[in-house]
Amino acid sequence: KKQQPCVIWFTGLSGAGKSTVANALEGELFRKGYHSYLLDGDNIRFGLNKDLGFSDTDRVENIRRIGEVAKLFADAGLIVVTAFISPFRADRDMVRKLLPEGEFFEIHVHAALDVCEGRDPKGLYKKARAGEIKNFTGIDSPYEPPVNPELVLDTGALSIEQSVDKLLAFLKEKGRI
Ligand code: GGZ
Repeated sequence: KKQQPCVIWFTGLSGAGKSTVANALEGELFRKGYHSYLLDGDNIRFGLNKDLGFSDTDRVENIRRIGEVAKLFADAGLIVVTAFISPFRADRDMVRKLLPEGEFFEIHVHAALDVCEGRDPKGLYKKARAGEIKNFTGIDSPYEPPVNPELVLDTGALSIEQSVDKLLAFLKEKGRI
């Protein structure tokens, strides 16, 4: 099966479910025989971007590099899935402009801050509240929600499977799969 290249750009707070949904989507695309690649903290922040932290300038550079890498993978014909907070609107818009028209899909993986904080899978919110982590998104660093995202996934209401189904239907509708 042949996919049409594109970048599925997840954005949202820590704990909103970006990595979980992105992994499930990538797995499902693979199972269906499409070629895709997932960019996330595990393969980017520990490799290419290991020199970057969480200051505003480092986050801007983080997203800029990820945008360029996503563009290369899309050039190679893949469906690229990215899972980063990407808190700044201007940076997401910059990546959109980097890509051919209609190949960038901004997906807001949405859960309210108190829901994310309640999940706190890595205990990071607790540390941020205690002042042990500085510049934590949603606590003492801003998150700018998308204005016109292609899709919003409310992970407080949807199961992982439901979110993946929505994404697959969306990709079909857009002629990418
Ligand atoms: C936000 C932080 C921070 C700070 C460490 N603020 O939930 P996680 O743990 O697994 O995912 C978060 C990840 C965010 O990295 P991104 O590359 O997605 O961020 S950005 O797009 O803003 O550049 C979180 C962990 O790193 N983490 N410190 N201060 N998240």
